[in-house]
Amino acid sequence: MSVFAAVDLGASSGRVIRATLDGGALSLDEVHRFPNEPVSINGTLHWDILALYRGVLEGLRRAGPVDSIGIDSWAVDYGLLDATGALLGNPVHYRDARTTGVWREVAAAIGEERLYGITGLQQLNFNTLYQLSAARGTPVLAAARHLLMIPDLIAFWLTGEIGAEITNASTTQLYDLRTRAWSTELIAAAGLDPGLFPPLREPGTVIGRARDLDGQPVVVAVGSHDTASAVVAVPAADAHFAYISCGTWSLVGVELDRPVLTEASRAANFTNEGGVDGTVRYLRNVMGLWLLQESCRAWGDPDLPALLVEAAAREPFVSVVDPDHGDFLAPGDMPARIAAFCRRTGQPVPADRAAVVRTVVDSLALAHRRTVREAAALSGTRVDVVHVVGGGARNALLCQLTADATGLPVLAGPVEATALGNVLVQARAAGAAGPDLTALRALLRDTQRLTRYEPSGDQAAWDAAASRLGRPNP
Ligand code: ADP
Ligand code: LRH
Repeated sequence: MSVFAAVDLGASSGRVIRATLDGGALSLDEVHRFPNEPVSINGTLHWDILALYRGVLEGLRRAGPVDSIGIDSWAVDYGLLDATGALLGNPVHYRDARTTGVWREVAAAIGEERLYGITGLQQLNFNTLYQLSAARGTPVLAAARHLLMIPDLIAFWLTGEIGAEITNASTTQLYDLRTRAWSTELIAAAGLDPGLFPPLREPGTVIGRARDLDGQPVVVAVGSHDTASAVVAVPAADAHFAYISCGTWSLVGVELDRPVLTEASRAANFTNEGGVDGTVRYLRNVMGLWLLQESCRAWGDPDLPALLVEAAAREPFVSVVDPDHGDFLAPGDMPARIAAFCRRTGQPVPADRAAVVRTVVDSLALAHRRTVREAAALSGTRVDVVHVVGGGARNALLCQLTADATGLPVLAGPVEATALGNVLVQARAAGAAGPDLTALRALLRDTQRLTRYEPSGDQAAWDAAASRLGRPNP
């Protein structure tokens, strides 16, 4: 029997999961979950990185003896270390407003086509490149000697080893996906010190020993970008699938062998992020359940499943919003912003909480439809089924409406796909699973409970709702 610990830091919570693999039997036990609550200091939004690290240590202690540990988190954010290895300030949250407007300036100076040709990345105003550009000239950046992405920072604190795992490095917009190396060209063009960027490591390699934990278990690099780990754990039976990694964000796309770097792809703002085993995660970010999370926060966190049941009984498409609108990115009063969007676009303002929830879920289903169809068309992929993984797989209304909107069956689950992908890469490194993604996914299909949603409803009504949004929704 092998035992692994997955540290999975999501934007809404962190968790440590203990997984046991015994022959073909894989079971998960969530030993610790802790809130991830950002802190605003003098107008700058930070991650509370030490609270997260405390949660990680507590979880690893509760997990007890393990064969290895893997760490993943959200992408793009980083900590800066000085020459002695001390952390220079709290990592800034990607939702902080300091990058507003920066991307246009920087992308124009470097050249949007050039950026896309090298990195294949979508333009998000919080890409690491733009965060570092916003920080240019600050004393902290001047003192920095190492840049560590969040999972690499946690691994450094556990092991003392410095490095950059490639799936997460691929989200920085400073990584060359053609050579699978840091882009010295872009680092120079952005006026950054190339010495900041540590040696790259592949998923499956040993980082070092966790010195302060009993037994000093090894820390193994996994797909440290949470979405990379989630895609490993998409329980697909063949190549004809799309996935939605559905949590705070909906990451909607397909898995490819090679990137799509066409002008049409760039114009549609699709990204080519690095996946485990050299795969490409060809996808686009949809703002996701963030809209629901922030609404619930504004309402004092009412019971979500009850609210979803109420919303399911409401009339569909009364009002729809574009979830990717920039107004929805920052933390704040989400129901008020949704109301303002509806007012601006001449739609009824949702009258109560269930109506807001229905608007959000209808709108996300529409965004899922648009993005699945674009991903398939731009990459030439045949899609027969949509896999929904992550916390959103528990949202039956969203899963059913995604099936209805796309006209495709939805297979929902696993909910803890990210932790499972993290564990499977560790298990393979230990020789306990594998050898390839097909085999890892077969193990999931044999061991995880999935729910199937068949498409139903009226496609013409979805077409009509799609046409009400100001952007193309094929
Ligand atoms: P992240 O990794 O980004 O923190 P998760 O994958 O944990 O996100 O998903 C969190 C989301 O899952 C929540 O925002 C919520 O919308 C959804 N969710 C969690 N539990 C339930 C539930 N019981 N019913 C419906 N949705 C749920
Ligand atoms: C999801 C995620 C996503 C990134 C965003 C910053 O947690 O990693 O893939 O775009 O966070």
